[in-house]
Amino acid sequence: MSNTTATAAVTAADLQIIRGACPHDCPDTCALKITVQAGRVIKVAGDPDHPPTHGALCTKVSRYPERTYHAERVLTPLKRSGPKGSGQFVAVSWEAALTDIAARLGAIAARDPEAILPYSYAGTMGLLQGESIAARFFHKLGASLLDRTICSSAGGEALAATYGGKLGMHLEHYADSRLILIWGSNSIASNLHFWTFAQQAKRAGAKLVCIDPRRTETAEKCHQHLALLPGTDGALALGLMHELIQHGWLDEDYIARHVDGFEALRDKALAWPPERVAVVCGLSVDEVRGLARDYAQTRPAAIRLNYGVQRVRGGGNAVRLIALLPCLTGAWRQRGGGLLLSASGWFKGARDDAALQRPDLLAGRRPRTLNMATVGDDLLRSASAEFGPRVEALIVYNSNPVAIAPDSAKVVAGFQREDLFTVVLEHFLTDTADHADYVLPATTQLEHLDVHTSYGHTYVLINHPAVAPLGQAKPNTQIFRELAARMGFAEPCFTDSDEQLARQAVPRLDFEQLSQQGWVKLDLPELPFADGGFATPNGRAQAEVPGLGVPDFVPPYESTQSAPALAQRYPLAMISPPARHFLNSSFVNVKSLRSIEGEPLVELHPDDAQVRGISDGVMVRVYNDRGSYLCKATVGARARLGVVNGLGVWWRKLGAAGTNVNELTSQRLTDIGRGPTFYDCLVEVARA
Ligand SMILES: Nc1nc2c(c(=O)[nH]1)N[C@H]1C(S)=C(S)[C@@H](COP(=O)(O)OP(=O)(O)OC[C@H]3O[C@@H](n4cnc5c(=O)[nH]c(N)nc54)[C@H](O)[C@@H]3O)O[C@H]1N2
Ligand SMILES: Nc1nc2c(c(=O)[nH]1)N[C@H]1C(S)=C(S)[C@@H](COP(=O)(O)OP(=O)(O)OC[C@H]3O[C@@H](n4cnc5c(=O)[nH]c(N)nc54)[C@H](O)[C@@H]3O)O[C@H]1N2
Ligand SMILES: [Mo]
Repeated sequence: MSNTTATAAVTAADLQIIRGACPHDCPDTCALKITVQAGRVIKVAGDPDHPPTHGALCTKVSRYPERTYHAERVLTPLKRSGPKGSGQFVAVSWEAALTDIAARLGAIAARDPEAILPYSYAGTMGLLQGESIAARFFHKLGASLLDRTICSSAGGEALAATYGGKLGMHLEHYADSRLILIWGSNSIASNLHFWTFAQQAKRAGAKLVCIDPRRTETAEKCHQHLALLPGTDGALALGLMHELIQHGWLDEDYIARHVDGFEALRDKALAWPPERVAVVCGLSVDEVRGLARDYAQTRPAAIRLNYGVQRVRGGGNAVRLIALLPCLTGAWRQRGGGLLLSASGWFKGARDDAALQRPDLLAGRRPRTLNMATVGDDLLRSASAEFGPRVEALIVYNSNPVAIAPDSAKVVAGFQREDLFTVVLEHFLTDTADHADYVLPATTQLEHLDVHTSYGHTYVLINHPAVAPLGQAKPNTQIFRELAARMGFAEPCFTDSDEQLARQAVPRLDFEQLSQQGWVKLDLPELPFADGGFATPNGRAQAEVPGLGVPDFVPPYESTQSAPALAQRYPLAMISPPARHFLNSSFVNVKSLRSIEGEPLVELHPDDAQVRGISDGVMVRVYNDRGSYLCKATVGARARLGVVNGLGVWWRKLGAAGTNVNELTSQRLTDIGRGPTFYDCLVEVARA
């Protein structure tokens, strides 16, 4: 090589490998090996030694450097210079921004701290950059509390009601299953590292069945695809129980010893013969019968349930019913049998959320709680005795509510209020940041320390900063530390460093081991419920729960069967599952990924398209009483008859008419857990 400096730059001695963790809201929480050269990350790879990651990353996260070094990263504090929502800003100093924000919050708090609302979710799943100093800050302030329901609270609460916690099978055990029901999950897109184990099982002869209204890339690769109507999973589960009971396929011994409330459940299930189930679910009677037979007669039988099932009115009841299936067949007895929806409850003993979040700083105050799924309505509400004060200030971090919350027209109207003071901590000028009074530049995972647990496996991971913060970006923790100082919060917990926080987060782990190895496996029983031992007070799975009763099928708010009058005008059920190359609304602005996804689209069944004169590739208007969304039609086999798939979640400003699919979704909540009902949504589609 002629250029000697270039030669020097590529010697191995200059390459550093840093141990990291993927921060994204995904069950896989991969262990990363980050290659740094001359102070810049040049590569992000999966750790080959971490069993769930096994050296593989998804397409999105292997592009993480492209996201971090994106030309449009926000790298200085920004102050609004145009009308609300215009996205017009001028750069200001940290000093000026923090001083003004502290003064504005201080003035509101002096009147009523509950007029201040934090809004955050899992933009990063890190325990530090998520709810640590931020939670302390809002607790000390006495701000409104946020009910973080946007993703999983219906299924999570339902699962916990049944098993006593968000607990389930070990990820690795799916390799040993002989039957896997992939229920409400597009694993190849959104749980890739589970799919690897399912593939192992498949190669060893297991049967894979996908239960999903959409013919996803996962459904295509399973032996069988049951394309049921959205929101009807509870009926299908009852139908399976009906068959288990009628054919004597129950594990009576397991039920007698480890299940409470089975008698009442039996009565419910007997009302659901396959003929009734088939009509409600839009399946054939043989499909229902065959699934029951396979589930009863194949050992070990596993269910990979995912959150796709619970974004409908009856989502909580459906999860309770499905979670009871392995308790009725005794599938838990065997390695490779059981169910996994979420593993996050296994970390209860390892992590100390109270130490991180310090709810004691509320000092006896009990602020109101607002639901993040109804932010559209809540921002527009006036003060009242029932509601409390009008929301006057909103601090958003790790979330993009203008794009991802349901019923966007209301959300946007709320964010456009001139009298609302909005601060957004972000990497990019998202749809939400465009509505801010201040945007504060946050670091990405390559630039800060964090500790991670997972909801899809049972390892704790550390993320070491690989490079110094870009520009003037600061970690969320540091931004809240500096705000706390300016608010005069004197408690020593507001000066804890990130390393101190990391140790507080997982107090019982060997921190040095975690730090060096990058990850540590929890010490858990191999077969958690082989002999009962559920996390409920009496150790038994609960079919009947005080306050919730016995689970039953709860029909959707909006479907042709449950709302025939509405269906006259809006006859198509719309679901809006994630696009494979985006992570909710993250990565939509990464060009290489956006070009794979192409543009916002809605998938239609050929018959539904034909009667509307819609051909493949034309622009269409998808609409209902809540709003209208312009996108491209894709006509083909991914959509089942009567259901359209509006893949999410595009940035509004990158869509054809400045809207996205959440223009159509409603703010109605699930039966359990107060969750959103994104997939419970009737629409009509017409040529634009
Ligand atoms: N690539 C990618 N990965 C992701 C995400 C992403 O946006 N992109 N999102 C992440 C997040 S936040 C989460 S919560 C997780 C888990 O996210 P999940 O919600 O499990 O996401 P999916 O795997 O897409 O599963 C949803 C599937 O459920 C189907 N579905 C919709 N309605 C119904 C129904 O009523 N019944 C049944 N049986 N199926 C239904 C959809 O067609 C879709 O295929 O994925 C994470 N992983
Ligand atoms: N129609 C429809 N809507 C949906 C869904 C659907 O399936 N259909 N899925 C729902 C689900 S499951 C979920 S979980 C929600 C997700 O909604 P959100 O939790 O809002 O997730 P994202 O859209 O990924 O936005 C996260 C934002 O956090 C920012 N961020 C990431 N890391 C950091 C950090 O360290 N610091 C700061 N300050 N910011 C950071 C990112 O830049 C990104 O803009 O969306 C929901 N919305
Ligand atoms: Mo989610």
